Amino acid sequence: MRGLVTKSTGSWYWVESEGGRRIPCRIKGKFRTKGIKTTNPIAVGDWVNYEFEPDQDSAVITALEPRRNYIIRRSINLSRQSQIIGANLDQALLVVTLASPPTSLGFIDRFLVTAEAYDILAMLVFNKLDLFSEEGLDILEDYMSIYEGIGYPCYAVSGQQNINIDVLRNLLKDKVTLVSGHSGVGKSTLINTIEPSVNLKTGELSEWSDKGKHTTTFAEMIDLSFGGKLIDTPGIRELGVVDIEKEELSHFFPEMRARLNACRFHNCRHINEPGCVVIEAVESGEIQSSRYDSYLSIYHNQDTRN
Ligand SMILES: Nc1nc2c(ncn2[C@@H]2O[C@H](COP(=O)(O)OP(=O)(O)OP(=O)(O)O)[C@@H](O)[C@H]2O)c(=O)[nH]1
Ligand SMILES: [Mg+2]
Ligand SMILES: [Zn+2]
Repeated sequence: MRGLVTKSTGSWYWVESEGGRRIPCRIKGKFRTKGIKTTNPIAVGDWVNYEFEPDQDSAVITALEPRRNYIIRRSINLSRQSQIIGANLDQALLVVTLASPPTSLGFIDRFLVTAEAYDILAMLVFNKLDLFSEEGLDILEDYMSIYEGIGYPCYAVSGQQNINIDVLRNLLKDKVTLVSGHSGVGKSTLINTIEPSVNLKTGELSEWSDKGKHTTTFAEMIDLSFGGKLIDTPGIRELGVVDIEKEELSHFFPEMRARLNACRFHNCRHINEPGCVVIEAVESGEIQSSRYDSYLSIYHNQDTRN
């Protein structure tokens, strides 16, 4: 029998049958040791085959269907292992806040590079619009113009105050969308507003600090009543970019990708080579220096904490 993984706790997987029934499933040991270097061999969004256990309401996952795509990140503390955040995605939505808690440009860029590398359409949602000061709105405008200039759709919303949510509904309709971002940025609140029937657990303002408190602990797929699915995920603190060769990194920056053939050297690293059109574009302001800084930071494998 075939089903879709809608939630995973690490030891149990909730699999939705083709008839729409949610079945608790386990996996057999062989899945864990098959040479897969991820902490989770099966992720939300995966299609699997399963068999019921004798005389039980639970089942065992027997096979994993090939993934159309997935988003993966390096795990915290287990530098050699990585974790699949979601599979078979149409698009990924990064929820960003400029304060409470702040999301850095470096973090945004790492996320966008990861999405490019796995060929998943990414968009940015700037949340908590209701909290923005005059000055905050200026910064928001700068950030949005950086990313819209490169071609990433940007939206400013308030999940809590229900501002600009209809625009999001249109984008999400009939798509499978991964919702990601730091803890505390309001992912679950946003999903609750988009789809009021779900009622996901969200952080209490009183017990919540600038680092977030990881209210959502497991990824979970939610059905949208107007068509489509959302995957709510636990907040990520740092995002290690995996599986990208240094020589290929610039291909995952669309504004660099558009210029690459024009560098004097075909193997230009865009660091200090003469005749490098990427460096020229940074100097002339056509490529944002924050984006180039992120390029260098990822290239040199620097800390991913922010
Ligand atoms: N002012 C304001 N607060 C918001 C908004 N959206 C969420 N919050 C608050 O931010 C806090 C965190 O919200 P959550 O939805 O739990 O955040 P999350 O991103 O799901 O966090 P994790 O599950 O820990 O990853 C809560 O106190 C929310 O009430 C918003 O648009 N405006
Ligand atoms: Mg949450
Ligand atoms: Zn170059």
